[in-house]
Amino acid sequence: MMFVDRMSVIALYNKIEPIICFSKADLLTAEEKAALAQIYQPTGFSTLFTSSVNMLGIENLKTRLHGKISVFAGNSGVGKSSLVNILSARNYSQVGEISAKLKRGKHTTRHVELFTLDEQSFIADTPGFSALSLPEELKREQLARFFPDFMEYLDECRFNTCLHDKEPDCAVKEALNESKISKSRYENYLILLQEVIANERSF
Ligand SMILES: Nc1nc2c(ncn2[C@@H]2O[C@H](COP(=O)(O)OP(=O)(O)OP(=O)(O)O)[C@@H](O)[C@H]2O)c(=O)[nH]1
Ligand SMILES: [Zn+2]
Repeated sequence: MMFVDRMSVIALYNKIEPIICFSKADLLTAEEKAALAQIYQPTGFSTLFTSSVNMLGIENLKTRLHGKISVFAGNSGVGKSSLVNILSARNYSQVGEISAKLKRGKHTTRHVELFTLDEQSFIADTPGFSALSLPEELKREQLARFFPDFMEYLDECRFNTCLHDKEPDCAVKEALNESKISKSRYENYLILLQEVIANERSF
């Protein structure tokens, strides 16, 4: 879920509301869905499961996108174009070409297209990407603020400069130990923290 955890930081930093859409849900068991939902439950992010094959969750997604301009972000091949195609009821010819192009290691979607969902709702399909960098201005002590599931613990750490890594009496780590924060969220936070620190050094 590294893509989601990175992307939600970038979205929140830019004051964009993240909605987590687990696509291809027809391939997931009920247990797998429950496990995914559980990881993100403490974040308060909206999560939904969709399938372009059996149409699960499509109406729900439509409702979530109504009255907004939305951007679909996700790794190449997760099914963004298929969703946009269904939602906008337009022919999106690139979808059919995906497998052949993937074999050659190329991305299918190379430019951003804006689709009309209804008169008040628009969706953009972004180019397929795997690496997206965090905002350059983001400082190490700010990162945790873009993890809403950490938020209520941040003021309770012993040190107000706590990075929630190796520091003693860290309320975030206590919350992790009590399973109030998901392990995968915390682990990805630490990875992103190292990235922020490395970025700071390069300026
Ligand atoms: N099982 C299943 N397969 C799907 C679903 N949606 C899309 N696919 C398949 O997944 C592949 C990729 O779908 P796309 O919609 O092109 O994915 P994308 O995210 O737009 O890919 P890029 O354009 O490379 O960014 C295609 O072979 C689709 O047929 C789904 O809901 N369930
Ligand atoms: Zn801490």
